[in-house]
Amino acid sequence: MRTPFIAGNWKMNKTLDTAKEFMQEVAGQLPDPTEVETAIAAPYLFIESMMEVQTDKTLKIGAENCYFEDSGAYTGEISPLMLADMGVHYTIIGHSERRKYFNETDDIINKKILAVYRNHMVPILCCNETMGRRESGEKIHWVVSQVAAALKGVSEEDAKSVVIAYEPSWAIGTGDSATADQAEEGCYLIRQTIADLYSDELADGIRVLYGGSVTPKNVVGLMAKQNIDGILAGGSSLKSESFIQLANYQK
Ligand code: G2H
Repeated sequence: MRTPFIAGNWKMNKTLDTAKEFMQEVAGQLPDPTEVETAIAAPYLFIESMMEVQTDKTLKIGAENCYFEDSGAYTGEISPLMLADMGVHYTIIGHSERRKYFNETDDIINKKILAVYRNHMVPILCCNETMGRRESGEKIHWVVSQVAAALKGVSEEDAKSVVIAYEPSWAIGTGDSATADQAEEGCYLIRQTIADLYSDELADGIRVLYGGSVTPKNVVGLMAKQNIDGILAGGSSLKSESFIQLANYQK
């Protein structure tokens, strides 16, 4: 039984005041975490304050990225050790914007995944697919190779907790979501990859999310699919009203 997971990715948005306001607005409005788990991946600077103003622990506050070393002369970076020390549980790794604008390779993403587990946190690993690759039929190889490369050297024990998000590049921030069938196809492929890398049992237990222009309108159709266990929402997670609607998609 996989607990549905509705996660937000704020990217480089909001101010400290609006981040804290969001926490106040969602208080008491989100589902019981045993029924639907919720999380927001926030800019590093806001994480501590968001945790401080939180009146209950329903919403998990996570990070959008981290470096792969625990400490050292890496000016401007934030380490997984620092995040774990602040009580962070989830961090997104390998978002397509990191791959595209910050040249993150499969090798860097693999190092980050290993660093997250070394610090007893859980990665939300993102893998993407471009329209060109989809149309050329290359998508299968692409998604499989991203997942396999990211999880290289990850033990079975650690892999049990991994959350993987399927995010087609052409659906990110465009308002043009994948259809529920396209999203299901991508999420199924990811689960099969995990079965091949580990086991059917492990693949059955992990959560696979869909991300890319999810809104309160299309969330229900997406969540009805067998292999879609949750959502990674960007734009729709910024306003408390729409995030609350996403989280309560069952109502
Ligand atoms: C995809 C998604 C969040 P949006 O990046 O991860 O963003 O929902 O705005 O397409």
